[in-house]
Amino acid sequence: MFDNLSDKLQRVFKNLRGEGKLSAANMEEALREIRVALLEADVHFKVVKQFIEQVKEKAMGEDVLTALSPGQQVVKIVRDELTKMLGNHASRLRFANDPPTVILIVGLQGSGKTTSSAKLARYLNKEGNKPQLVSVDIYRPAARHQLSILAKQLNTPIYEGTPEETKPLDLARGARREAMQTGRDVLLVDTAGRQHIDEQLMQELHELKEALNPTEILFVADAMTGQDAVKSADEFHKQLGITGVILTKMDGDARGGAALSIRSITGQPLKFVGVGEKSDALELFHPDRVASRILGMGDVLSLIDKVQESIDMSTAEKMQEKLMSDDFSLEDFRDQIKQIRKLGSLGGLLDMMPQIGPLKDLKNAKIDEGEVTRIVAIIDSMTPKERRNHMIINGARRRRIAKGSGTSVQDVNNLLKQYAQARKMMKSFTGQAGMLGKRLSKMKLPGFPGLPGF
Ligand SMILES: Nc1nc2c(ncn2[C@@H]2O[C@H](COP(=O)(O)OP(=O)(O)OP(=O)(O)O)[C@@H](O)[C@H]2O)c(=O)[nH]1
Ligand SMILES: [Mg+2]
Repeated sequence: MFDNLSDKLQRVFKNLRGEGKLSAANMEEALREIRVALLEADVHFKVVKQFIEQVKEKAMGEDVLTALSPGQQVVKIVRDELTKMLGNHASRLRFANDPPTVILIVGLQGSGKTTSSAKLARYLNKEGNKPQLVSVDIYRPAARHQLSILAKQLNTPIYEGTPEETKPLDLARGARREAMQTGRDVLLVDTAGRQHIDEQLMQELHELKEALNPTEILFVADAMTGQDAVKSADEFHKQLGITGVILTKMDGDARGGAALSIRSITGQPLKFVGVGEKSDALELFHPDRVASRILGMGDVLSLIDKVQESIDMSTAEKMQEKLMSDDFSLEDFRDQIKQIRKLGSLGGLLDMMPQIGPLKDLKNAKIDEGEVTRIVAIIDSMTPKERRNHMIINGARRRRIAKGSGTSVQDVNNLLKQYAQARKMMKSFTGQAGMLGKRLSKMKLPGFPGLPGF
């Protein structure tokens, strides 16, 4: 559903990447294009305004990462702001200390409340909870029957009520009593919808809220209605106080504006999205993943984050220079290996990169922890002189090093061979690896010495 927005933003970034430095002029142009793209995706104008201001401030500010290329910097800033706009972390359901947890499902007519109640029941079952359903929609004749059918399909208990329980409040109280008696830990209350927000509906919901003390009041909105969904969510929040939103029909061709605005406008998190009519078509909403998906950069950004977390950029930069020159010593080799170990498996790293081309085969190259420890021990057992000049390491020295590191002469020989290979490989790395090499050097990643040995 974010396809259009995604295309547009990616075009902006592509252009930016072509620029050398971030200047006020090219930033301004990029921001203007981002703004238009967001507005065209039906994002609330206030949200767009705030978003652009934030991105601008960060992009022009001190906290821009100098180690990354300008295009990457802006992508990262936009990604972070987009994630923030969507609510940062996935917002999971909260549970009451004293079960049953009551979840009130509210919203306008036809938004998907009944379907979502069933979906939540399925979700909770899967999470190991014991949900019970109840429909308090006494207005539409088939409404309660609709939920009963879904409950049977899901093998989930539903409270059908007694003949005396004709009011929503009575039904809800009866359901809670039964949930307690039968040991159900979550009670899902599907309520009636109205075409518009009216006093009677709000009155009824207020009474239910008062009587049931729900832990969650989830507002169900139809993503296809765009900003109307945002407006009614906001209205419900002001009048009733909601704790989260379920946005349904995200499988349709809505532009995505509702999903992108609801959090900022209502202050309440988008908790789930409905992506189909069936009971399994419910997804927990992950702001970070959605933001990455919109930018089409998902894994590269996780990669940048990972590199930033684990690597000291200035060291990596110095290393890069050394790699390209001749004075790449055994000491550097050891430091590189330690850095790579910090980054985790090399296979995982390469997985995060798109179009890795000539380096595809390296995907299977996994770091062997034992091997890394052995290499580090061997190099640690050398004298500083040996580390700087491997040519002096003769047979006697090899035996001493092997003994000192608790390895064999064979191990020491292997290491020296790997080191020699790494030197050779690193020198021509950029050329050989083509695009990836260029990308890596732009990102100031450390090199990958000794790959053949892993
Ligand atoms: N494609 C798609 N259809 C959905 C989704 N959620 C609900 N629907 C459909 O939307 C229609 C209305 O869903 P209901 O769950 O009955 O909506 P409601 O809010 O309970 O409606 P009222 O009780 O009449 O207010 C049904 O045809 C559902 O199948 C979704 O995520 N994707
Ligand atoms: Mg319904």
